[in-house]
Amino acid sequence: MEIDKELKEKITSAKKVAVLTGAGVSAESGVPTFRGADGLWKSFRAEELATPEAFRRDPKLIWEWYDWRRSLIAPLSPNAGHFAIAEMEKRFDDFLLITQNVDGLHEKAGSRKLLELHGNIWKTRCVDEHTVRENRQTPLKELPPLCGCGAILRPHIVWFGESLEPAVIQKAIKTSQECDLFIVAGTSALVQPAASLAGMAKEAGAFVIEVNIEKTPISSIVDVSYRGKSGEILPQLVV
Ligand code: BV8
Repeated sequence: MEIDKELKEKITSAKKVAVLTGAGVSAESGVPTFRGADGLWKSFRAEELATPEAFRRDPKLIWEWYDWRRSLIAPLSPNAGHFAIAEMEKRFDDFLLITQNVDGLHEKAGSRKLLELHGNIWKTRCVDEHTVRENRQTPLKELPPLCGCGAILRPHIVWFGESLEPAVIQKAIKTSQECDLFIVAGTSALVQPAASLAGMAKEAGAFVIEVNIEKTPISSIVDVSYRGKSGEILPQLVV
């Protein structure tokens, strides 16, 4: 894929850069996507497991699913796409990475200016005290894990039907509307409100680049939609 001179100019002249990622950016590291052919554990659809109702009904089953995902993700490494985004953070003074991913691979690749829209699979939250703690134990010794106060812990993750943290989504929207370059990679652009960020950036005048192996609902509204693997294309956008 050739990055033409005009696009290089667009990228190097950008003053405020935002990047939005989805599960596709972690696919080349071996993390299963949600809606891809590999799917996720058992025949359940993620939308049926990742809900507060499912957790209330059967916290042990939901923790089995997360414990399995944590054990799968723990040994995996970031790929060239993650490292390219971490490099972009160094190139632009005004930069923010907004991710839907909960796997922690962006941080492992060195990204620090990072907004996790949907939480983090390596954090737990007490259902009573709401205290958030890091927990990297794989496998977990007890399912569901318990807080010192005796209440059960839940994954510190935003489930379907739950609102994102207001401060987090407000910062993501503000950044999308103020940036002049918006790169969206590896997302099916189906899950709201993340799926609206690229359109907000475009409407506010940003130059929007999409990177995906398939066409998505936002492919028709972006300025350039590259069809290919994020691990191969994102490094070429670090000019
Ligand atoms: C909320 C945590 C207010 C779980 C996740 C408005 C309209 C319609 C629906 C709604 C709406 N507002 C709210 C909703 C409901 C819902 C929603 O959007 N449902 C969808 C399914 C229609 N949204 C919510 O509930 C959100 N809350 O809005 O609160 C509210 C409250 C109550 C009632 C209404 C509103 C909360 C959403 C957060 C859900 N939690 N994850 C967990 O991870 O365990 S979302 C989940 O999907 C993951 O976080 C994931 O990141 C996210 C998005 O998926 P993708 O990242 O895009 O991954 P996917 O597999 O889909 O696609 C991968 C892509 O990569 C593909 O395009 C593929 O082609 C590409 N790819 C693959 N390999 C590569 C690649 N690309 C490049 N290179 C490769 N190598």
